[in-house]
Amino acid sequence: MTDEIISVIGGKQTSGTPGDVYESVNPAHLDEVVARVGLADAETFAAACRTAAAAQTEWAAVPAPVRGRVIASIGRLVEANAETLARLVTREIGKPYAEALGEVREIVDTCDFFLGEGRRLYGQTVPSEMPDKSLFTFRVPVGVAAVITAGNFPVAVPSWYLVPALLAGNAVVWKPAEYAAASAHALHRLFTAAGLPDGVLNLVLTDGATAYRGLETALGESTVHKVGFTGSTEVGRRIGELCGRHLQSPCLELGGKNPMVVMPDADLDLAVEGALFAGFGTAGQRCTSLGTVIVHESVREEFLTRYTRAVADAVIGDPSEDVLCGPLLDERFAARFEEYLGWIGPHHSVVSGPVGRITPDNPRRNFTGEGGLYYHPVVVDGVRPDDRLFLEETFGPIVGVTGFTTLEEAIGLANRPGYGLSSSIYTTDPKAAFRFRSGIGAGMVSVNNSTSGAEAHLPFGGNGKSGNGSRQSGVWVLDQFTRWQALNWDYSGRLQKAQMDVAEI
Ligand code: UN1
Repeated sequence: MTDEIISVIGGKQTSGTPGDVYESVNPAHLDEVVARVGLADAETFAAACRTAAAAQTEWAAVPAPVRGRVIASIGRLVEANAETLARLVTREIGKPYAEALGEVREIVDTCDFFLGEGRRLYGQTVPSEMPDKSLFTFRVPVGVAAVITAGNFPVAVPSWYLVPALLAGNAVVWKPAEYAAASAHALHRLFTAAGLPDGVLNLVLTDGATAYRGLETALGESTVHKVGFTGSTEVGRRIGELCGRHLQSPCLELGGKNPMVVMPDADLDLAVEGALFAGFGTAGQRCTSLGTVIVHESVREEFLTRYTRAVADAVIGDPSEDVLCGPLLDERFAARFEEYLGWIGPHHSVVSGPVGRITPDNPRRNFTGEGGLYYHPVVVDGVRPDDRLFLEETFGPIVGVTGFTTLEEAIGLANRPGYGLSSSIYTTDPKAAFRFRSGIGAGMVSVNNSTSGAEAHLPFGGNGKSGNGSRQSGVWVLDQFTRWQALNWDYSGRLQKAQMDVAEI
């Protein structure tokens, strides 16, 4: 059975432009349409922002601890429906079921964290330089947040925006990826069923270009006050420029070219396990996926031998089963991945076996899929610092390998692509680990663990081409969805002038 889904604005199903329909397809079974998605036009996006702006004042007036109770209900509802939601995520984007369930768990973790923040949304008391005067700070909601998210984490990553934004008293317009629209629609239903008033969380189903035009209108009308965007560096740059024109700084969570350094004293089996999960788990389609292994020359051969064996032994296939990874997200991502495969040059050495789509003519051992957008995992040895393969994000199952001799050289190589999201080092030497931490430009560093798998209460985000320094998760994200207001309260009964009437001692 195929669901028909449309946008939900102000609590009402809203069709936008009838007739413009996108089919969200199961990438493991391309003949299965998971949902027919009625796409909204740009005016509908702008109208959703107006609806959100109208609903926001009342929501902000709800005491924060009560908003926290709504977040608690969302967490309970998501938990009660975890398996159904995870199965839908698996069906719609081909994420292995265990990972999809983990992704749903991450929403519950996020709710667990923020429900208490409703009772903590602390401000400060600040000493005044004058007598009989008190200074305070308050966190106030920004207003309306427009949240535009990718489909590789169709429910967890959106929740990193939605939960803190709502808790802090904002209204939200959420535009998920079209190819993950059914998962988004299901999550939206759970959020609103938990007791959010109409208009506080609006779902707009449309494509990126249309949302951009709608956002342009909304920013011009001052009905959006913060943009949260997770997606490619290229689109993030355009959104950043648009927001900049309206004197806004968005929360940008963009691509990554995440390095893993393997030191000579590393536990090689552990490093191989980390490189397998980070490189090929989620079919390499995380922003935190591994880009390049930078391995010490003295262990390079041994690492490659064990890594290629692990890659060959891994099971790829039907994401409803216990597999390392399933198919790519959709046809567009598959086409782009084929372009990246074209970057493999004559000076590279593909050490993992066949390359390209897995088909009866290009088979793989340890494969349980049938049809679908499945690709061979690729390990390319000999990537060089000027190669596109070394410098650019290759969203998909491909990992480059290069060697180094000194830690300084490894850090230089790790920083070279100019992204700065995640990174990791495998070593038993704390000195090397700390030097790596201080030398690396990434927002996130792992020691003896993979580049992916961030926890929901640590600051998540990147620098350079990975973002504009904004951070999600934990208390840090509150700085995205609130602004500080200063209160200056004089009870001296006379005009005290700052800087001029400083108390004498
Ligand atoms: C992303 O790919 O957009 O750390 C986020 C991780 C996940 C989040 C990835 N928890 O890999």
